[in-house]
Amino acid sequence: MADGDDVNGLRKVLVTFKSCLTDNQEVLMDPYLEGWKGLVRFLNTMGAMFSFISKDAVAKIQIMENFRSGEQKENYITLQSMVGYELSNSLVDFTQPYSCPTSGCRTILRLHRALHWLQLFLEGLRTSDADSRTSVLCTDSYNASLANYHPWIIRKAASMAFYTLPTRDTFLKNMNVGTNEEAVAMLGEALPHISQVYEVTESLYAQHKLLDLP
Ligand code: 1PZ
Repeated sequence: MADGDDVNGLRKVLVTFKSCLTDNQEVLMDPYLEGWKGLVRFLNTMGAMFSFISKDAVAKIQIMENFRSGEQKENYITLQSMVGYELSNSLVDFTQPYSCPTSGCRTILRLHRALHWLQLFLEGLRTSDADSRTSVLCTDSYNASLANYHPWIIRKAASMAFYTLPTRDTFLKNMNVGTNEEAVAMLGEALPHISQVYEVTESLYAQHKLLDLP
């Protein structure tokens, strides 16, 4: 299969996150959203149990794409410019959600937290034994990250979906990266880029006290 046809291949998706970071450590919005769209495409191959998750991710990507095509698009070129613009124009709700229109800052924060889950999960997958259970890896990484921000009902629905995940072997094959060994090697190369994007975003949000936005 030609590389361009490989719509579900995870290598290209993960490499997209590499292109997010500029030389002066800013995070470019467009490749960030492109990376997310690729993750959603991959998630959609996991079956209907995951559609409530991908719908939420799609809705958040859409919010950000609207900013990127709207009147203020220049202010949303990087996460740094978005934070500067929204804060200096009082566009961010710090206490009550939805008292002003949904901000880019709170929307990206949700994706950012999910990126932490992804990092933990893929790292778990990469370093686990051949007979490890993906549902266990997924539950552990979810409980260590995103679950802390989700109400009971979502945690319940998520953990039910995790039970339907394919085996580690099938999961690695579904990544369309070649043999399992090649898929694991690709994760080893790609994950540092994801964690770099995660760390830069985390310190940006920490610096502006945005990590708890409702
Ligand atoms: C391959 C296995 C996939 C497992 C995915 C693990 C993530 C479980 C997330 C469950 C989220 C369920 C639906 C919506 C939740 C929203 O309430 C929250 C908070 O948003 P708010 O309500 O404040 O607007 N949304 C999120 O936390 C963002 C979740 C995005 C998840 C994207 C997962 C991408 C997976 C890629 C897999 C390769």
